[in-house]
Amino acid sequence: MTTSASAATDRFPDGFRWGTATAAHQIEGGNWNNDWWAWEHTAGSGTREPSGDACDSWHRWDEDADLVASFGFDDYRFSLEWSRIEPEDGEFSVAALDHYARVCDGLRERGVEPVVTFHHFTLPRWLAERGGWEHRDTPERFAAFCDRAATRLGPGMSRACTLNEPNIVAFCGYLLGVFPPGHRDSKRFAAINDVLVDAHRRGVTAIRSAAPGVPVGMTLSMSEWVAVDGGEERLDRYRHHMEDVYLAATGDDDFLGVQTYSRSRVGPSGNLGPEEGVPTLVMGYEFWPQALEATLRRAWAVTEGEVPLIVTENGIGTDDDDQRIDYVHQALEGVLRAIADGIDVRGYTYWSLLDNFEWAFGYLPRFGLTSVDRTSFARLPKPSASWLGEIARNNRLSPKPS
Ligand code: GCO
Repeated sequence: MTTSASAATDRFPDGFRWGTATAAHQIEGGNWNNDWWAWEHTAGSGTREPSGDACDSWHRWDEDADLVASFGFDDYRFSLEWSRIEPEDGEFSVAALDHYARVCDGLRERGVEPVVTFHHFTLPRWLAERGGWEHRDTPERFAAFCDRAATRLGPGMSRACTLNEPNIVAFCGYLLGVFPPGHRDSKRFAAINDVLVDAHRRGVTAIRSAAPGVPVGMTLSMSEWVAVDGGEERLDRYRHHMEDVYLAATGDDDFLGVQTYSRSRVGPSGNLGPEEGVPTLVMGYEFWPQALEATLRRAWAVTEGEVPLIVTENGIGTDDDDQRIDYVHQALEGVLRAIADGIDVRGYTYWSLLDNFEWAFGYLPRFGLTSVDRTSFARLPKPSASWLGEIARNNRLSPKPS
C-alpha cells in the first residue's frame, strides 16, 4: 500500500506542529524511587545496564530547553516522574511539582510549548510493591496524581498525554516479561489492557477538571501489521489486544498520539520477525519508515476520524545519522501522503531530543538528535538536528543532504 513515491507536495498544513520528545526516567537520572530502577537492579531482568545518572536532565533541563528552541521546534514533549511527585502513598512533593512548573515556564520563555506526558512507563515503588496496575485502586490513584499535577501545571501545559504507550506497558510487563513486573501471562496481559483503558479515561477526566481547556489524549504504540502466508487470523488477534482495545477508548479524547517505528509481520503461528533482505536495526526490528503512513491511515480509519492525530513519537535508534535523516525523510513523505488524502494529522514529534536510556536496551540504541557524553553530560547536536529543524522552521520537507 505504501511506496516511497514522493508526496504530492512538500508543504505541511499551516499550523502543523513540530517537536521532539523525551521521558523522565530516560533522561533525568537518579529516579531510584520507581519500579524501573528496582527492575534494572534485579538479577535476570535482562536490562542491559542501569539508568543511573541518565542525561542528568533533572538538573540540566534548561540546557535541553535551549536545544529544543535552538533547533526551531514548536513543542517539547516530556514526562512527569510520578515517584518524584508522590514519593510515598498520598505524600505529594511541592518541590517536585514546582520543578515541572519551572520546566513548562522555561520552555514558554524560549517560545516552545510544553507537551506533558503524565505516565511514561514508571510507577512509584510504593505503588508497584502493592501490585502496581493489578491493584484495584491504581487507576484511581493515577487519576489523583493527574489531578494534583494538572492543578499545579494547569494552563502552563499546551497539551497533556495521560499514558504513554499503555499497550507496551501491558505487553512488555505482563506478556513479554522484559518490563516490570516481568510476567509472561496472556490472561494478566489482557486484564491489564482493561485496567489501563480505565486509567486513561479517569486521567482524562481528572486533567480536564484540573486544567480546563488543555487538550488531552493518550499516546499509543502502533505498528504496520502485515499478514504473511495465511497469518490474517493471528494478526487480527494480536492487533486487537495491542491496538484496537485502546483505539476504541479514544473517541472522547482531544487527540490521539500515534507512535510508530516499524512493522510487525505475522504468520499463521505467530510473529515472523524481520523479512530476509530488509535492513534491521539495533532494536531488532526492520528499517521500515513507511510504517508511519500505514499507522496514521489505520488509526484514522479505526477511529472513524473522530479525533485528530498527532505523531507523538517517530524516530530511529542508529549510530548512522545519515540513516536517521533517510528514515525521517521517508516517514515524513508518508505523513504528507496521508494528509493529502484528508487525514487530520496535526503534528510530528521526533523521538528523541537526546540519546538516552532505552529501557531494556540500556544506552545502546541512539535515538537522539543530540548525543550526550555519559560522563560530562555535554550535549552535542547531530547534523540531523539542523536538518529537521530547518523542516520545522519552514514547515516544508527539505531534500536529504546530498
Ligand atoms: C517507547 C517509548 C520510548 C522509547 C522509544 C524508542 O515506545 O518505548 O515511548 O520511551 O524510548 O519509543 O523505542
